[in-house]
Amino acid sequence: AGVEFGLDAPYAVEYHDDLSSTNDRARTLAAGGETDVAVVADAQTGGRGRLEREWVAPSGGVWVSILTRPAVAPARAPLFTLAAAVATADACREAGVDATIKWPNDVLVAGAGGESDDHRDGRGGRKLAGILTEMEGEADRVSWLVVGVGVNANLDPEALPAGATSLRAERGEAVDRRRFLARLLERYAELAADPEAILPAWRERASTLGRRVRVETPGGTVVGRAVDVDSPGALVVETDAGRRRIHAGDCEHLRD
Ligand code: BT5
Repeated sequence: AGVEFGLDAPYAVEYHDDLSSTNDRARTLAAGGETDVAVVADAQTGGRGRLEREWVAPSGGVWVSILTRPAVAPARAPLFTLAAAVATADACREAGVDATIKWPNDVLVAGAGGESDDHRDGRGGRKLAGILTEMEGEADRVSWLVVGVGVNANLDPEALPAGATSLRAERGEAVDRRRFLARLLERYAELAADPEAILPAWRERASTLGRRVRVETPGGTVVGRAVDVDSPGALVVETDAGRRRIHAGDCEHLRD
């Protein structure tokens, strides 16, 4: 078990110097019947992205997984990914870095270059943070939900994959990770307690809406204009063949 983090937070915070993955630790806690815990690690050796991709997570980031048992149907669980993206973007903005959200789970630097995924023409569009949501549900109810958030806080972009950046690199000085985490957890708890507020907040911070996008989905590639996100968190894309609702996938912003 980790040591107490001494943080005034809406969750019990379990801190570790090193973990394989905070999501894995949170899942273990879930299996043990616990809830309302935030697992935090200074470094992860086996950080995971979606689809078993690797998440690079050396010491200096904010790597956290929040375990809750929200009283919602499993189909509503993607909303909590959006809530975590809003909370993360807001915490980044409060730390002085203008951040936007790319559907479904990326928090990017706003601004020139952020207009597309082409990182060569500006700092915008670089990835500051990602979210990995995992859950187990019964027919009509989530039994546990783990929302893992990885934020490149005080990291050297050289140590990160191409297209990634850190809060420190963007603002020119280190962030107070403890304060950043406290804000993120507070904001997430606020949104989780008021699910109706999640979509409006997400729409305001999203850079995906209105953009031409290419989305790689399990069922194939969809190209069109992203027009909205609907209640379970699906992206609504206007294509030549009509409207499509996309529940999962990798989204790329295209130039108009
Ligand atoms: C994500 O996946 O963006 C979800 C990342 C979630 C990480 C958190 S950290 C706390 C918790 N514990 C875990 O084990 N995971 C969660 P995805 O959209 O699939 O993006 C993964 C891709 O992002 C990789 O294939 C790399 O290209 C890139 N990547 C890897 N590490 C990165 C980093 N630190 N910063 C930016 N991009 C990175």
